[in-house]
Amino acid sequence: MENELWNLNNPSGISDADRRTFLRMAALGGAGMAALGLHGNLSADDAPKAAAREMVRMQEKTDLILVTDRPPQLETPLHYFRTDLTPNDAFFVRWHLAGLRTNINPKKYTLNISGHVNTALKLSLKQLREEFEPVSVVAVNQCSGNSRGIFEPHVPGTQWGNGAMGNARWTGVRLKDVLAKAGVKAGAMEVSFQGLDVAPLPATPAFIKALQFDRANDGEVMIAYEMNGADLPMLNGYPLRLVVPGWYSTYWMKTLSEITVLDQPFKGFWMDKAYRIPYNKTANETAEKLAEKTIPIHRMCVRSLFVFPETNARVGVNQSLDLEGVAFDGGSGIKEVEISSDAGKTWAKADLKPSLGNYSWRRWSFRFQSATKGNVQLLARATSNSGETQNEIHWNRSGYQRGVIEHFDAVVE
Ligand SMILES: Nc1nc2c(c(=O)[nH]1)N[C@H]1C(S)=C(S)[C@@H](COP(=O)(O)O)O[C@H]1N2
Ligand SMILES: [Mo]
Repeated sequence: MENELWNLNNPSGISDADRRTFLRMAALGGAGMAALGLHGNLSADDAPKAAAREMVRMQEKTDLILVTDRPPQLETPLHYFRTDLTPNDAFFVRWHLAGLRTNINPKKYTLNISGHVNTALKLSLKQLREEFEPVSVVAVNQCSGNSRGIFEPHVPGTQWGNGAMGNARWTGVRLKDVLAKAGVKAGAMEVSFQGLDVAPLPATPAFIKALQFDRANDGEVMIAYEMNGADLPMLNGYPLRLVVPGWYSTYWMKTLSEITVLDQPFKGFWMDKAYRIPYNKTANETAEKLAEKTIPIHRMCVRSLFVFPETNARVGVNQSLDLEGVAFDGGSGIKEVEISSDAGKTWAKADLKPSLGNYSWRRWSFRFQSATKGNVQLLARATSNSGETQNEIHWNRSGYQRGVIEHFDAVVE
């Protein structure tokens, strides 16, 4: 059945031999998380405790951290970030609506372009591959709420650790070329995007996102049909997804099927109410003094993360502890990463690995040694080519765009 929806109790008729269908997870060890409400509003008490998070294996995926099972939200364990590209089967998964498509017929699939255009188009996957120039980019796909679970003070919402992100090589066609084929009329203001997933309750607004026309048409925004040289996994949006390099992945629409050119500003819950950040230079506010004005989240802020080993690492006096991490920003590229072991009084440069492009993350490494025993806290601070750097305080009510300087605990013994 083409329109069969995600159904926890009735996975019958779905064959795991056919890659176009989607099998729900293999046996869950214990009860899954309760169904998520709109916009992932888990209460603090429902939040998965970091230490007790279950692993789960869903179709086309390896064992990932189960954050919620309906809709599927899976987090990537940190050790997968020790390579430049995150493997498709380890890539994190996030959906808002429980009504996921479980069957896709690639021969019948169409991408529809309509609205303020001269000719509405219905493009097949074959046409996309054959009639447009293929392009590739290595880019970080990071959820706006990545690391929300470690915000201080705590904020409600999906309690992600640091693994709601990944870096992949995306291949597809330029959105600009597809828009040109449809012929955009004068006065286009925005472009909206919708996938095939639906809300189980009619009261839940459809997941539709919009970009300003100039961003949509900048030649960088891409309709991707491949991820790391293979078809997208079903859970990552097979057969097509939008790629908006440098921007948070809320815009990276999966199972992309509707592109609509608008001659007026888009109105809709997921732009007007959700995914908004304080309107100031660092998107910062305090719980005591919330920002009065908010705007849609967009470009990623600079950040640097410790990846390996895990925090609370032990090392002998005068022995080496080799630390690894990743750093990225919204597209200017990483200029340097510095490490401090004295609460930020002095900083030493980490070694940066070669760059795969400004939208990719850059891996870094740092050899830590100490001549004295005791607990040491290390800090990592990245600076982008555009001069943006990180601070000790960075907070907002929704737990979006974490960019605070991260800490790592070492025990010298
Ligand atoms: N169709 C559709 N696309 C979507 C979403 C969704 O709920 N439905 N969620 C967005 C959000 S918020 C994120 S973080 C990314 C997650 O991408 P991934 O699951 O491939 O890692 O998908 C984006 N695209
Ligand atoms: Mo997200």
